Amino acid sequence: MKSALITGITGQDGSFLAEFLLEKGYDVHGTIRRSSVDFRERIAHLEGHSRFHLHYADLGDSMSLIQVIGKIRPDEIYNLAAQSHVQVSFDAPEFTADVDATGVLRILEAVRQCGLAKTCRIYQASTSELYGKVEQVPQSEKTPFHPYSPYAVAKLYGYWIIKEYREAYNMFCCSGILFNHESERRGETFVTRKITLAAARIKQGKQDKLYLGNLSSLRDWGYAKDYVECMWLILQNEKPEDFVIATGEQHSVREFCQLAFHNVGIELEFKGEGANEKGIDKATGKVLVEVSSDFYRPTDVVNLLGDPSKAKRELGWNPTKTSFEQLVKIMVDADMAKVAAERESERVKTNLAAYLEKGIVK
Ligand code: NAP
Ligand code: G4F
Repeated sequence: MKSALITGITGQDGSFLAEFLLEKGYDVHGTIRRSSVDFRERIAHLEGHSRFHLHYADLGDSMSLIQVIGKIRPDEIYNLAAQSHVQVSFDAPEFTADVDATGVLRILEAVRQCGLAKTCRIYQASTSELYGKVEQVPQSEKTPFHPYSPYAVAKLYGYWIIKEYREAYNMFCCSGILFNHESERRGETFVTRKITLAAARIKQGKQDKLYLGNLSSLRDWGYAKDYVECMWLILQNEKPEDFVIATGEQHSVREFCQLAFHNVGIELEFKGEGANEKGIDKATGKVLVEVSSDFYRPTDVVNLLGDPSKAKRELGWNPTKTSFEQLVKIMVDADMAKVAAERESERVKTNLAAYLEKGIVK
């Protein structure tokens, strides 16, 4: 039985990858961090599985990494842990660098110090943010990097240190340069999930308006569940190499918004420009989407489109298993159900409070 260690197992990708590897028969280990509240929602359904194990470790703490890696001696490590929010990296640049850059070095050194350099394969979660202020469209493995945020600069170090250890120590370590991938498990402050959740809340009368930043930003959005398969394929490849993982299709934030609202039965029309642009409900004339400069970034990456030819050709991966339209529908349907469940639980609580007040329930 192969064993895998996933850092960042509580995140969107970590949770899908854990499910994928358990299905493949792996012994799956994941690192978690101590938190005063329970953030294990995405992996709660896996706890109790006989081949699923959790360990405390932090990418900022070499000792914890050496301890976990030395104990498990994994065949494969998937380093997904990161401060992954680009806008937050402008507010917490030093923390982002420590985790997203030096954290990768800590993993590589822990593997070496535990004597696993020859046996353990390492996947590094690199990103299309490396292309940043893009110098070519579409972007492939050959496109020059131009990182454009503290997050991207930190991830660029991660990319290069992986390449360095591959060449210097002959280690099997690779980067997946993944373009944006989303899902019903996406963090609620990333733009796609923020939109699908707002569409569901607005439809069900729980929110009046959605405030967004740059509506014209273009992204190549795929489905996270499809992308974790590629992480695994990269480590099963004969040679350690880096791969671009993307759909090869591009849409704007505005288009994502229109499609998400369409899925809840609201047709949005955008009028105006820049900070004055508004998304208006065609049926009622009500303004449902407005621009807020709070969500502008000091520097923004605005034109990401990946060329997944190498992954298709060499890994046999299908980049369009889930279409853009299907992805938006999956996310909207999940959020409609989530909001409906929250409303139902609020209704039960309100009824109970009323019964208690009237003395009906004692
Ligand atoms: P995510 O949902 O934000 O998950 C990040 C994970 O990293 C969480 O489990 C988090 O743990 C953990 N983490 C954060 N700081 C840590 C630290 N100091 N020590 C240990 N663990 C830490 O991110 P994701 O969307 O799944 O992305 C996974 C990886 O792919 C990230 O490295 C991200 O930068 C990269 N990436 C993502 C995309 C995308 O579109 N999703 C595209 C390209 C690359 P807590 O739950 O405790 O916070
Ligand atoms: O959803 P986002 O925050 O994702 P971003 O910045 O592309 O980063 C994500 O994808 C990267 C891969 O390219 C990962 F490496 C990274 O870890 C993360 O998963 O923003 C997408 C675009 C940006 O241009 C942003 O300016 O949407 C624009 N946007 C417009 N309004 C907004 C908003 N982004 C957010 N988060 N919130 C808004 O209200």
